[in-house]
Amino acid sequence: MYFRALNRIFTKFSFTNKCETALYTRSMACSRYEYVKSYEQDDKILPNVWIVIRVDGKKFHKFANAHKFEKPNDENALNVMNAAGIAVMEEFRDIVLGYGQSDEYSFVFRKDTSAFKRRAAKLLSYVTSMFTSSYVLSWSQWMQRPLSYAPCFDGRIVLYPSDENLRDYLSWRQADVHVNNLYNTAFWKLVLESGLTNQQAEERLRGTLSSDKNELLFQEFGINYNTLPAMYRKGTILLRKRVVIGSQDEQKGRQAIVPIHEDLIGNEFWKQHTEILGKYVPGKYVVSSLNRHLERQLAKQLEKEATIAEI
Ligand code: DGT
Ligand code: MG
Ligand code: MG
Repeated sequence: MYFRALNRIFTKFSFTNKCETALYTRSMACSRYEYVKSYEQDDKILPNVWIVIRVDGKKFHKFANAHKFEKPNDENALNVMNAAGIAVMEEFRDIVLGYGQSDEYSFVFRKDTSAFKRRAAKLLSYVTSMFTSSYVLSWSQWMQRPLSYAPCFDGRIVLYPSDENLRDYLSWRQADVHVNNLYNTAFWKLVLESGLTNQQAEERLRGTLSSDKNELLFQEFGINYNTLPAMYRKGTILLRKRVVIGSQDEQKGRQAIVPIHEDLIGNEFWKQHTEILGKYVPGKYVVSSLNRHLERQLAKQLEKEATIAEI
């Protein structure tokens, strides 16, 4: 009791002093309520750690059904996700890599970023809301039907102290897309083409290994899983690159955020894109032929010359 009274006097006293000083130095509004600001917690992230922010769609099984997404992969819907990911990386220059699959996107900030003074809540809420608003803005560029309700995304921050931890995190997400996509591809073939009910397809696949599902796809549907679009099998990696198109003079390459669909679990990826873990200088990306999706994702960025020059 006695302690609480003392504490109240102390809080009031220090507040009065602070407020009076503020009144002399700048014309800020002070009120007796201002002490509540001291209740806000410091959420500054530790120095020298990889900051990963992952956003994930809320109840996207329902959202995908409501908007008639193709099963198991809707190319255009995945491109809306990629366009939103690109928009986030255009806004937050300290993100060195984005990785998207299904209804989720992960963003990796440079270890030494000082963006928003490394304040966790600011970083997380800006990235999540930027991703969501960009998803909505990009929708009509890829989808035929209109949005029937507002999508929303959750967001989380995870910190990884070592390069190995970061690589394992990204490998985990890419292994996840492989397992899910192989299962879903076989499942929907059985349902949509062989006429099995969902339950029958589930029973048919229960306990099967990857090799069994590969064999089933090949024997029953003539599908070589490894030839399906890489975006479905590997997800999408977004990297900042100096883009050189065709035989264009290399010096004329302009920086853009490029979607690629490579294996990132093996060492080859990290040898090829050394800028991610090393001192960050965007690598070169030579596009020999623009496929229609890459062209659309890049064209929008390359149009915005002024923005790109600043990256
Ligand atoms: P959550 O995240 O707990 O709120 O719940 P969901 O339903 O978002 O579950 P999650 O995130 O584990 O799984 C993603 C769902 O999104 C999954 O049910 C399939 C759906 N989805 C994502 N991309 C596609 C697509 O391209 N086509 C179809 N048909 N569905 C997709
Ligand atoms: Mg989800
Ligand atoms: Mg998900």
